[in-house]
Amino acid sequence: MTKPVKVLCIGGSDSSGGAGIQADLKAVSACGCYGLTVVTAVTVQNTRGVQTIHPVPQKFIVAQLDAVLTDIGADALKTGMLLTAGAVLSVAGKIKEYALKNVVVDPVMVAKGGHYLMQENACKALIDKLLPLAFVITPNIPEAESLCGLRIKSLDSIKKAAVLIHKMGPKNVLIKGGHLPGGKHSDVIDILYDGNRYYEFTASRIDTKDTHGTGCTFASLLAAGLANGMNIVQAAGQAKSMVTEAIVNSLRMGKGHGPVNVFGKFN
Ligand code: PXL
Repeated sequence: MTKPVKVLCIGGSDSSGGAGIQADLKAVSACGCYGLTVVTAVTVQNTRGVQTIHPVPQKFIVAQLDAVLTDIGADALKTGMLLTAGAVLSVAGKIKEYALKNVVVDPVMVAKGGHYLMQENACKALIDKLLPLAFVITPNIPEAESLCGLRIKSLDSIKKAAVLIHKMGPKNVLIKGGHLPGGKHSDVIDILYDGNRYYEFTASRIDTKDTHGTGCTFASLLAAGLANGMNIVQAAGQAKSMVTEAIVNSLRMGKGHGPVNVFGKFN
């Protein structure tokens, strides 16, 4: 009999299967973990973007959390799309109530096409209530800018932003460098700050538009690594190399941005 390592993924459904909880399940499965899901919203989307969003009522979010946490539990938890302040507050409350560990917060704010995935008062709730409970937060550069108000144009300003965001309460801050301007052959450098020192994770930039689900996949790989007993530096290193492979193996489908693929070549 096998006792699985469990990762709870809280976020939105993506009908195109590339991002959101669909990406989360694939990523945690690729790490040998079992994925649980709490759905916060249903998005109508394809590779060309999000068309519309149907929020799940707060009491249903709470009921899903209670259903899985009273019965199954989780070795790590990853949050993605939390559309409303109610969703943020419910998740924060349950993290405390169930004393959940290895909390990975991916502060999803805007989809690639520009559709908002978080309401303004939800962003404030995230800063006030969820960030202090996070083991690690994984903003990309626009999200980091929005969180700390700093314009980020260089590795140096990423490091300054990481310090500012660390003051908001998360144990670790991991800022992803993919949005920094760079040529086709530049490196993509992610910076981890643990309140004490910086760690850099570097990979070559991959020249493709098929990067849908990159952020969700990365944060879920990170959560699975932590659930599997890795420390933050090991988990960040594994997540970086696995997400880079997933971009190398991304799938060309649809007329917009195709999804990343954590499972390597499909036969
Ligand atoms: O990549 C952020 C994201 C998260 N969650 C859902 C999404 C997206 C982007 O489109 O649709 C459900």
